Amino acid sequence: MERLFWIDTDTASDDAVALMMALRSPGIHVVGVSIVSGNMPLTQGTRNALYTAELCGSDVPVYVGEDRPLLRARAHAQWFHGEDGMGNQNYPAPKRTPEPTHAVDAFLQATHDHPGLTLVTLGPLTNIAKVLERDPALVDRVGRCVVMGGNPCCEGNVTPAAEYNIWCDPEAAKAVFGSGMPIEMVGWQLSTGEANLSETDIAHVRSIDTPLAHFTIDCNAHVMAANKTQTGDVGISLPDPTAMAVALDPAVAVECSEHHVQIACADELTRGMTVVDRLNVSADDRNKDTWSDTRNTPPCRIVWALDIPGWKQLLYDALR
Ligand SMILES: [Ca+2]
Repeated sequence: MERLFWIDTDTASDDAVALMMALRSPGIHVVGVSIVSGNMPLTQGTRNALYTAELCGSDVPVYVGEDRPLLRARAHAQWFHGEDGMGNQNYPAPKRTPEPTHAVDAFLQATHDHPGLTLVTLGPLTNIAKVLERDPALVDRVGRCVVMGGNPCCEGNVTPAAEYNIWCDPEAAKAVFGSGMPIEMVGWQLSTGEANLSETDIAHVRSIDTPLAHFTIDCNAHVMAANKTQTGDVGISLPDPTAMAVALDPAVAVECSEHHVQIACADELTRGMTVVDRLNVSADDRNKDTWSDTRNTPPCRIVWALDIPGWKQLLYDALR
């Protein structure tokens, strides 16, 4: 049976690869794509998503969403993805334009039309927080919510405390993580080290020799350089595609456990930190005030380890 996905994205180069994996996956129907301000400004993210869909031969509807975080100033990531978010490849303008409906309205409607759909979030959670504000009962109409975001019990990629998607709009993340949505959290650290596309993996992708294979490497050229500067890793870091791999095949997440998660919003040093309650202190009444947002909601599923060859194979399969 076909599984239905909705993808929320701030489309830069790793989002593009994740979109491609979903659009090319047999058995998956992507009902809609919503764009949020994040790695890229809204217009560039929209353009990148439409271009990627076109490359995949897909006419998936693309909806434009929120153009800034709930309370914070915009903070894009051209330094990591290139000025166009696509490795400065100067891709042509897409042939299609986005749908006229706002992303928040479109996603809300999609959850009524297709209750139980899988939501995959690849950017800051602003759009999703706005939808929840409109209709908190939404949580019962989302079957899975796979979130690329956070840095459970480790350092982040934008500050020592936080990963970009959560840091960018921590208030939105707090609303989503406190909503009771069935969240599966795929942190950024899962795309580091061995999970990077190594030089051998990159050569393998090139050898597949399809337009999508070359696109995957070309649009991430800037990421490869920035990744080396940031982490010392030689290779292409692909956080969104690793999250998409978990969405496509839950068996890729080989180590998981369920915990309450709080998002730090109070100060700049810890802004956007994903505080994971591994020792279940939230159950203790002494901590009830600090954990009041989440202690009565279902816990999140935290992914701690990936089947790395498995995630890479899902990528390779999408490129043929
Ligand atoms: Ca993203």
